Amino acid sequence: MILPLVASIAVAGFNGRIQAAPPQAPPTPVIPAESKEQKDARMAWWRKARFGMFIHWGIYSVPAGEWDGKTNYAEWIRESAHIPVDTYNQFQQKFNPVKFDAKAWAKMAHDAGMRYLVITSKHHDGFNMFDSKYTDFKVTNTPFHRDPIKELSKAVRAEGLKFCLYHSIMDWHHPDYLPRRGWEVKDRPADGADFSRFIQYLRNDVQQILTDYAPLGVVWFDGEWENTWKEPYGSELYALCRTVDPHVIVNNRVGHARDRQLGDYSTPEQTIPATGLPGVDWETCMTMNDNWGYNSHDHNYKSVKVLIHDLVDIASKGGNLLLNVGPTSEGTFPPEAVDRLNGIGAWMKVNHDSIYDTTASVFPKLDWGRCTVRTGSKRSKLFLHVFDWPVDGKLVVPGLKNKIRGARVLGGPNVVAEQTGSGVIVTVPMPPPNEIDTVIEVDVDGAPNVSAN
Ligand code: JFZ
Repeated sequence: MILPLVASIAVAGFNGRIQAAPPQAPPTPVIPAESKEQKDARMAWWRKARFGMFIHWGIYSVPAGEWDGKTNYAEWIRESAHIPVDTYNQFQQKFNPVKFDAKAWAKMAHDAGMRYLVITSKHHDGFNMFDSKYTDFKVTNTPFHRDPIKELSKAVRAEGLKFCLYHSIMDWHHPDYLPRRGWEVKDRPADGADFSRFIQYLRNDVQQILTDYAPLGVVWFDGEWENTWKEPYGSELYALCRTVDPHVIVNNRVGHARDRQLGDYSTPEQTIPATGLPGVDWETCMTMNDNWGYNSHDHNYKSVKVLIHDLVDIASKGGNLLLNVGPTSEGTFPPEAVDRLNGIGAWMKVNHDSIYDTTASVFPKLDWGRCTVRTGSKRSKLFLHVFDWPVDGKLVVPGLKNKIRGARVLGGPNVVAEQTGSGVIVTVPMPPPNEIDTVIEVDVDGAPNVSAN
């Protein structure tokens, strides 16, 4: 346990009276040594999970994307709309999400098939959505008074999901954070700002979320790209996390410029790497519409079909999907988000075995869909995700050489899979059981064996 800087050690003075020694700077945390096996054990739950919920929630949900007649803002509204900090801080006293129901949120994540949930404890605006000991700019100092992060942590764990927190390094509120926003320097000069004092505030806040809201599955850092955040700050912050909780996973946005050498996995944003990131743990984070934070005018939601295809595409490339919801200032999920979660959940209820605890496809490319795999010591399962159903009822699986043990439609009938020597032909029912993605599980002997030609 590393004591926050404010802690000090009282020692007996020469005359025997107790005197407070000056605050001792805590030792610089060192990244704990870890073998490959130990890291594999730490990452195991995350690699099996494949699917999580991202939540961007803060006082920016009060303006809901609208300012000065424009309606295209969201969580960046203070920066993008050039709102002076004192004006922005007024949203704190307007934040009262009376409809917030942690159990309902956790159930929606669970029923959608998500296995972890990452919510913003602090975004770039600097507002703490938890009961921080180190600032008054926090949710318990609003008309709401409650700590939604604490309530959600309990509800999420009760649903069997891992509870995780997003924490921004960049901070547009703390007086010691540098640089100031360019447009506000004149009215909010940096005189007296001490970045090292900000770093200690950040470390104290991070230590608190790892302690008072333990156990966290992941600390999802962000806002690491500005030139003030340079090494060794990232390494020390990573080391702090792993020292306070050796089991915690930390993403790659802890080090300046998302150095993949720092942090435990890569975080492509709003994009799916064409061939995945071989040999690297990675997670695509993605919005359902066009914004992370709530925008009351943004109804441009992806369809359930597109979202399921994205999930499957990502899993077929060996990655995780972190799918975002931006709740309203009342504490509710937008109705379109609820609809999409329900649609994904209905598909996952039948097909979750083709997502959880699977690895990347063994085929270079499949014209009709995707493949996910679970390799066993003696037998393996190939999950064939058929987006485009064969009109003649014959699904051709090119190059698969394994002896076939059996095949079935997930949630449906057994089917015949014939080994032709140059591949496998599966005779499938007509019409497809699921128009979006019908999954055929093919059980084979040994590890998957696919020839290039
Ligand atoms: C960051 C945040 O700024 C955003 O609000 C959201 O939280 C997202 C998940 O993460 O988005 C970024 C950050 C950096 C870049 C682009 C988007 N960048 O450096 O291009």
